[in-house]
Amino acid sequence: AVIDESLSCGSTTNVTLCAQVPTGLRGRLKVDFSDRTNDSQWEGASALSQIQPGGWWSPSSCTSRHRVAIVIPFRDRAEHLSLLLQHLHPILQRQLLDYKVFVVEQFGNDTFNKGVLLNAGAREALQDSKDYECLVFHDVDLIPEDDRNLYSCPTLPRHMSVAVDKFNYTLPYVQLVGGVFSVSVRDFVQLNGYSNLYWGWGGEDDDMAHRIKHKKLKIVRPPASVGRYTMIRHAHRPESPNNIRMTFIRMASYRMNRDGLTTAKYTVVGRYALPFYTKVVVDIGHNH
Ligand code: NGS
Repeated sequence: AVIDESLSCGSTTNVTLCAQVPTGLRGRLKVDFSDRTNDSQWEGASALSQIQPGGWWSPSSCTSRHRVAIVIPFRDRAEHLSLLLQHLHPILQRQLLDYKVFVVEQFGNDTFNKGVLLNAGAREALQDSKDYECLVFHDVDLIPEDDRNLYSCPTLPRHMSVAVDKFNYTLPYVQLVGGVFSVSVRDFVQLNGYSNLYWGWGGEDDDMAHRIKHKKLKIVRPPASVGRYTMIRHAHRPESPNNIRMTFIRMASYRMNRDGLTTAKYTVVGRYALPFYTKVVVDIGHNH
């Protein structure tokens, strides 16, 4: 017999699907650079107070249409992370998403590798009991400026950070999928995730664009009027660029089945259910 889980959970479970287009959206938002995470008078305080330990939330009045894992690669950007989360959580809740935030932190001080961190974050999210349908890979320094930019699960890979203030709110080039990028789990598995070879700044996202093209998927985008972000200015030393990245990018589609989600090497050093997010610290080794 088919058991309807939503009914077997008892009377508290609401089976009505949430509205396709959420009604409580506000549109263009002000980016607030002061830390509001402990400010109970702030208008977003009630959204923050509803987050479950480990950084998840789902609507209580309806069943969300989208189960979304947000994956944020991270090291040494604590102020950026709290600014991002204070903006993002209220938006995701207004969008009526069933979501959880995973912050994947690279352990140690060796060269950063965003591709490995994103693959590790995806694998951690996929092990979660919630059975996420899509992943949003989110740079820690990009603050959304408009809640009509939906973090819902896309049918095609969706590049969301179309218009960033740093680039005068225009897309620098059409293959760009860096910044904020949303993809269904089905497509991400088919693409074999990100390459693990890009140690240092740049290129892993352009490699992803090649994978998408090779699998004949299309990149979709929201209009530039809503896909708007403020990039937080870096007070820290930037990651140094990877000098051989152009060579790797040229070979992207040849390598994709052997280098990606399935072959990412890392060990989990710690997993912490913090008030606003789940932190997964991973040791990814170093570039040899
Ligand atoms: C390109 C990089 C991308 C990067 C993009 C935007 O040049 O990885 O700039 O960077 N590609 C290569 O280096 C091959 S941004 O200014 O937003 O940090 O995402």
